[in-house]
Amino acid sequence: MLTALVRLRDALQRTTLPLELPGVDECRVARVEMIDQLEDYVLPRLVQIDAPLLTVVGGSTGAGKSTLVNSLVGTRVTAPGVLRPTTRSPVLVHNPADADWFGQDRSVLSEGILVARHEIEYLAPLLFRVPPIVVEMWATKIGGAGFDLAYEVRDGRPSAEGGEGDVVYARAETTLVLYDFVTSTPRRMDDTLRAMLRAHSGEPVPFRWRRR
Ligand SMILES: Nc1nc2c(ncn2[C@@H]2O[C@H](COP(=O)(O)OP(=O)(O)OP(=O)(O)O)[C@@H](O)[C@H]2O)c(=O)[nH]1
Ligand SMILES: [Mg+2]
Repeated sequence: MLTALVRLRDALQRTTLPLELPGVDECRVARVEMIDQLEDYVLPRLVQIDAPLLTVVGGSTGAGKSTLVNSLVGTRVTAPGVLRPTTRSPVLVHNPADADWFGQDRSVLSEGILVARHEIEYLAPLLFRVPPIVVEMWATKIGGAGFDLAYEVRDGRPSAEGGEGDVVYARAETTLVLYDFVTSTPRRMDDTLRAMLRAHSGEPVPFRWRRR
């Protein structure tokens, strides 16, 4: 199913709907929505089908979030209060049996990944600012025991909203090698990671100064 959905996502990506026919606008919107749903929800969930559901309880201070969570869990896991705000840092509540999924030990690095190469081009100055920037990432090469990851750092805000339009501040690429720290040898990529990378693969990085 994962392979079929990755193919569906690829097919949607290739379908550009260039002809101005009646109803084409809705089709274009639906196409983007389907790609987003597949990339953001369906494929990540399928890649880690056993992962517990993570629910975020959000809302303004004093809305009663802590009170509600305590009621649902049936015990006091987070302190409610009359002072605003009461909960001053995010509280993660999980079943002790799911500690492996949520615990402190969980890190990409513990699964063994080494940076073998990194290349970056700084293209425009990025000064301190409050609005967030966009960092787009995609896979450019998928090998037997590693992959290349590309990054593009962009403004992300249209000029109409006070942004600088499509300014690209930097482009970069990293070669990552899957590594087994116990045996000190490279390890082979499993099908799950391969499928996830394929779902996020794209064009080579358009570096201006390519090494000779
Ligand atoms: N009357 C009434 N009071 C409530 C209800 N739920 C919560 N409260 C009270 O509202 C106050 C704020 O509740 P909290 O659960 O601390 O609110 P919170 O959303 O966690 O707030 P922050 O942690 O500041 O973001 C407390 O004094 C609660 O006792 C409710 O359903 N009815
Ligand atoms: Mg609270």
